[in-house]
This record gives sequence, structure tokens and C-alpha cells, in this order.
Amino acid sequence: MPNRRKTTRATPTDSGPAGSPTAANADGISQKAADTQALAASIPFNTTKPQEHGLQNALAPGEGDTVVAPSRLPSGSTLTEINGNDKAGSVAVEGLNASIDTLDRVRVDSAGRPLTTNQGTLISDNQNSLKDGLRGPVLLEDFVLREKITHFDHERIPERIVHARGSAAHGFFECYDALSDITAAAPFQAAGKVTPVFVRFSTVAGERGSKDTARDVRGFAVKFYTDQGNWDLVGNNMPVFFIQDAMKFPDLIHAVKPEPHHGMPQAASAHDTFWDFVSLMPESTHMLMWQMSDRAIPRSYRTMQGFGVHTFRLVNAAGESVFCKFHWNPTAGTHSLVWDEAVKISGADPDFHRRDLWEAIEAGAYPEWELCLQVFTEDEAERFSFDILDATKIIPEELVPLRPVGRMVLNRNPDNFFAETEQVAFCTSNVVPGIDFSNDPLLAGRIHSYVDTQLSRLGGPNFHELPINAPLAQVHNNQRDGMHRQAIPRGRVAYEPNSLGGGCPFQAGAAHGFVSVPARLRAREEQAKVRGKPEAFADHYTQATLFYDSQSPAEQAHIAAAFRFELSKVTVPAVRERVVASLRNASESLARQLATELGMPSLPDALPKALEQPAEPEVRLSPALSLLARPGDGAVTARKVAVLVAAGVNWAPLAGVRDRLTQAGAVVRLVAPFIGLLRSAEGTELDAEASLENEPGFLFDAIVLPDGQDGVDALAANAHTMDFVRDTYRHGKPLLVFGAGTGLLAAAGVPQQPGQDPALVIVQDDAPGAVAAFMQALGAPRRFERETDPPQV
Ligand code: HDE
Repeated sequence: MPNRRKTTRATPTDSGPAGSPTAANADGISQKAADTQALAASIPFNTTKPQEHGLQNALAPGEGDTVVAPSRLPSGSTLTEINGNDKAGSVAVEGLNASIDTLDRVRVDSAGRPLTTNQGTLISDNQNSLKDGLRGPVLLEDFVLREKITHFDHERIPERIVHARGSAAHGFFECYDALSDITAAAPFQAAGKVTPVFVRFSTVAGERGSKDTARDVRGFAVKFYTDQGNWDLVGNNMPVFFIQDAMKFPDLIHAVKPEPHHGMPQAASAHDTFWDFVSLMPESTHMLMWQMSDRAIPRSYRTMQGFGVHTFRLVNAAGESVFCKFHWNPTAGTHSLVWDEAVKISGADPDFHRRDLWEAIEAGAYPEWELCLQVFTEDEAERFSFDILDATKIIPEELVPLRPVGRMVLNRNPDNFFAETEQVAFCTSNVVPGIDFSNDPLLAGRIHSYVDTQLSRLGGPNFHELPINAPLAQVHNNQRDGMHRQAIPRGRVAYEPNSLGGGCPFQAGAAHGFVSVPARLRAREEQAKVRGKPEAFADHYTQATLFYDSQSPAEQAHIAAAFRFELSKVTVPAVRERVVASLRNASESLARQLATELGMPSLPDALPKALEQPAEPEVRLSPALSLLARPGDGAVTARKVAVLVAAGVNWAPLAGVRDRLTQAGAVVRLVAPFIGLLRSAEGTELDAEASLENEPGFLFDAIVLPDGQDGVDALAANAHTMDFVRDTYRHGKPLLVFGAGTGLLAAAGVPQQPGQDPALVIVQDDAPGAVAAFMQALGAPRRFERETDPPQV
């Protein structure tokens, strides 16, 4: 039985005596009144008020003033907080926000548990509604049925307005060396410091259920749960963007999303409104080059780069700041699909990237990226030929090299997609001391939009309390109430300054709190409230040319083919011609090729440039812009290999290959005409886990064709086998072919030029050597040399 406090006279809550209350009655009430009086009296005036004024104070705000209360009574809401019970619990721990904790506090495991309602009431029958007799009417009093149906009716929440389709995982960021010289940001304060992260990858245009392998930008959003608060680095897999000012974002998204009259197409930019918009926005040309490149069809989230896009600031403890750009580089290297493959995969497995990420992490093949910074000063920025506030521009690595500062590893899949991946809210405004914004006008709009959009998507201002969004750093402020509020603040103080809470929570001051870099505005004569862009923003083509010219011949061919495909889907010739006219300012050869391949009667005149004489660029060729510049560590980790089998194949050599690949971390699947048991030529019983029809060849990174005539004949009798072989060859992927398996190559029309194609490995007498060559090709970039346009195989 809870302790019963001796009843005392109730304290009026709406008036009081003149004299200072004393703890005369030695009961809680008078003790509290006395302590509250003493506390309030100990703050005779707001000592920090003068510090709110003047530039010097503004540059280094001080810590708020607090006093230690004579007891915890004044800061408590009620004396009865001591009357604990299993639900009300006990008294809040002093200075602790107990809602801040690992996700373990909300994890649910129902093993061995009976079904209950959401109220915890055990459910006797989860099969039948309550009725007046077996054939009688269902009764409104059936709260079990009603609760179940009601909750079901409201399971869906609005999808993200962009980036609706995504997949995520948990992991950590590990800092290489302390960076306290350039930033006070928590993740970078010590060598080996580990910060938990949650990362969500996404496409942009497609709706929540759309395919993964669309041609699109990929979101690369990282939430750092630092010990100084959450930092969200909400980037993309491309370092630039279509527009330079947030004002145009709704226009851009309306143009790329399904057209409002017929709701098509889904998850694609290949349609009239998109190309109409971007062809009238020449500043989008550089980004269009990236989007038409293979970067828009990554092989996996694990093999794509990430970029913060905008110029940010790093700020050290002394308040000194430098500019920086963020880069994520995958250890596995940058690898992409080819278009024909991406289209086919969309049909066979719309979850291709989600499955790849999930299976890699489940297999312990934890994806890893290196975080690199481009750090430069304001003076250096002034001297660049482009404006660092322009999100359509990169800083070539040849101009400002990348500085590796740490690695990120994703090693835990979510327990629940909705609770974690769907409810996670990334907000570019979530920064920590040591990270600050630049005046990039695109970033400015994002600082507003991300928080704003969560209000409708996640039901109000308390989305930060959703466990996946909650920080690991303690949260103490005077924000109160709002939909679905979780925290139960102790005390009656919800304002600052205050004396009745001893001045708490108090402002942290410049020493610990987030202080915006006192970025010096331009000279007075340059200041004016304006709606406009700096001149340098008008250079719409120089970096589009840099990107295109820096691509390998195969990548350039892919860009041209992508423009051709996209524009061939545009139904208005004038829009196509406008695009080609604009591209003439970036690459004359590309524009001419497109005019021809789109059957244009003539080559459109080049579009007039907004800036005829742009500044001379520092860099005209940047090899780092080619995907081939980062082939990765050559490992075959999580690479998927299909070993084609059928009754009568020679299993022994295949078993050897399977074991070597598996040891190296590749994923090997036995693929047969049908799943299930079959017997090899040696009489070994094999169990095929996939079939030629349920896992088509283009879902794999390479294939192995067996020896054993009976088996080869069985495979040859199934046209799926030909598709398997043809697609693998056409998509530039490795093939390892044993003995009679060469017959399948011939049947599929695959040319066999011994020694010409290191990724087409036909086993002669040195099987181990052949397997090694095959594995090397598996870890390497695709064999684009095979490509012809149109494809011959
Ligand atoms: Fe976004 N963006 N964006 N964006 N964005 C959203 O926020 C927005 C931009 C990016 O996995 C939305 O939570 C504006 C650039 C990612 O949950 C929304 C502008 C870059 C994600 C939004 C941009 C991005 C979003 C929709 C121009 C690369 C998914 C749902 C001013 C640096 C985050 C949401 C996740 C999501 C607004 C431009 C990346 C509407 C206004 C540039 C990765 O707030």
C-alpha cells in the first residue's frame, strides 16, 4: 500500500500571504512554499539581461544564470510525485530526460505472449466478431473487433513528397583522427571515436511502392546520433542539383512527378513536363549530365557515392570557420547497372536495391564508405571561377583534394520497416556545434522544408520523439504539448528566464551551445533586399562540359543513349529540340549525335547563353568524375553469381568454384530449369534454390556455365538459358564456362574471341587460373568494350 502522506492544510493555488512562508509545519506543502520562496528570492533580477545587447555579446552569448534550489520541491509539479506505483513510476531523476535511450526501450518481442488489445487486455478469441447469436448481428460493443479494425484503417501515413521510396540500415561512423583544429563537431573530436548512425537511401521521383532501379537521383541521408545532438547530412548520390534556389523546387518536382492529368509516368523523368521544365532551366544542364550518366542506375546502394551537395561550414571551438563539402566513397567502389539491365530488373525485382542491402547486411557483408571532406577558406572560395553557393557546381578534386576523415559501416538491418525506415525524419536543419550553413539559397529552403513536411507526414511537431528520430544527447527545453507528446516534463516552469525553476533549463552559451558563424556580410553598398542570383550563377554550361568530357568513352555513350531514350519518350518535338539546342552549349558532339538519333530534320541552333563569357575554369578534365576512377578494392563481397545446373552436369568443378567464391564473400546460387533436387553426372544430389524463370540472369553479377553434355543439353533446351547467357554478356558481366558449356555460348550467339575478353573465361586446362581470372573480373568494372549500339547479342 503506497505511503499515505499525513493530510495537511491545502495550499491555495490562487493567492498567498505577504510574509515569506516558512517550513514551520514541517510538512511538504510549507516546506515547498518556503523553498520556492527562497529560490525565487535568490534571483533578485535577471543578471544576464545586459549580455543580450551589443555585437560582442551577440558573437559570444554567455551561459544562462542558475541557482541551486534548497531542495527539489520547488521544481516539482506536485508533492505527490513521491506516491509511486507501477504506472506512475517514481520521481523524475534530477536533470535527466528519461525518454532519451537506445531503441531497446521500445523494442517488442512477443515470443510466448498471448494476444492483447492495445490496452493490454488479453484477447480470448481472435477469430470471431461478437454477435447476438451465431447468425445474429455483430454487436457495437465488440471493442476487440473495433479496435483491431480501427487501427488497421489508419495504418497508412502520407508518403514523403519526394524520396518516398527508400531503404535504410543502422551502423556507425568511426573517426580516423581528431579534427578539432577545424571543427568542434562531436563525431570528429577523437581518433577512433564511434558515433551511431541511421542511413536511408532512396529514389526521388517514384512513389512509395515504386521500383528501385529507376533512372533517378538517389537520396543518401545520414543521421548521426552524436553526443551533442543529431546531425543529419541529407545528401544525394550526385554532388550537384537541378536548381540553384529553393523557390524552384516545387516547380521541379511537379514537372518530374507523374503528370497531374493522367498520373503517368511512375518513377521516371522520361516525359514531357520534366523535359519542358529543365530545357527552360539551363542551370540544370550539369545535373542532367549526371542524371543521364550511369550514376542514376547504381548497381547497389553499397556501390554508390554520397554527397552533401551544398557548401557547409566547419567551425572550431575558437569560432574559426572554413568551408567544406562532404563526400562518401564506397569501399566496394562505384559500380552501376546498364540501362537494358535496369529496365529488366525493374520488372523481375522492383525491390532490387532494397533486397541487395538487406541480404548483404544479413550475410555480414557490411557495406562501408569513407567520409571525405573538401576543405577551403573563404579567401580561396573568392578566387574560384565558380560560386560555392551555387548547388549546380562542384569543386573539382583537382582543385581541392578530398581529405579522408573517417569510415561509416552499416551493420544492422531495421527490426521494423515502418517504425524505423518510414518514420525516420531527416532535416537539414539538424546540425550540431561545429557544423554550420553557407548562404546557399537552395540549402536555405531545405532548412525550412524538411521540418515543415514532417508536420503533415508524422502528425505534428513531436516527430523528434519517435524513437528512431530521438537523439542520444539529452533534450531539455521549454517546448510543450503538441500531438502525441511523449515526454512528461516535471515542474511548472516552461519559460526562460525563470526563478521558480532555478533558471533551468538555462541557455548553454557560446562555450557549449550552437553559435552561428558570424559570417561577415558584404560591404554595405552591396547590401540590399533583392530577389536575384549572383552573376557567376549564370554560367550554366562550363561544368556540364567538364563532367561530360571527363567521362570514359563507354560512359559518354551511355549518357548519349540515356538522353536519346528519355527524349524519345517526349511527345512534343519542340521540347526535344530545345534540349538539344541547350546541349550544344555543353557538348557539340553529343548534341549532334542526339539530333541525328532523334531523327531531327535539322540541328537546332544553340540556345543563347545567359553568360557569354564565363570565367576560365581551373579544371577542364577531372578523371575523378568517371565511375571508373573508383573501382574499389576489387573484392567480390556480396556479388551474386549464378551457377547454372541441370541433371547431368559435371558437379565437381562447379563445387570448387562455389566454395572459392563463397570463401571470398560472394553469394552463389544454383540455378536450374526448376528449383529443387537433381542429380549430377557424378550422381551427386544437388538442390537448386533458384530457377531460370524466378531469378533471371540479369539479377546476377556473373554466371558459371557447366560441363557435362546431358546437363548442357537440358539447359540448351530451355530458352531462358539463352536469355541468361545473352543478358550476362550484353551487360558486360563475367562468364566462367566449363567444357560443353561453350555450346551454350554459341547457342546464345556470344562471340568467343579467346584472350580478347578477360571477363569471358573459358576453362581450358588451368581451371584454378581460370577461376582466379573470373573472380578478378567479378570484382572489376563491367566489360563495356563488348557494347555495340544497337546491341548485337
Ligand atoms: Fe530534399 N526533400 N529537398 N533534397 N531530400 C525531402 O523531406 C527539399 C534536395 C533529399 O530519406 C523531403 O522528409 C527542398 C537536395 C533526401 O527521408 C522534403 C529542396 C538534396 C531526402 C525535401 C530539396 C535533397 C529528401 C521530402 C530544394 C540533396 C529523403 C520528405 C530546396 C542534397 C530523406 C522529407 C529521407 C527529402 C525538400 C533539394 C536530398 C520535401 C525544398 C539538393 C535524401 O522536405
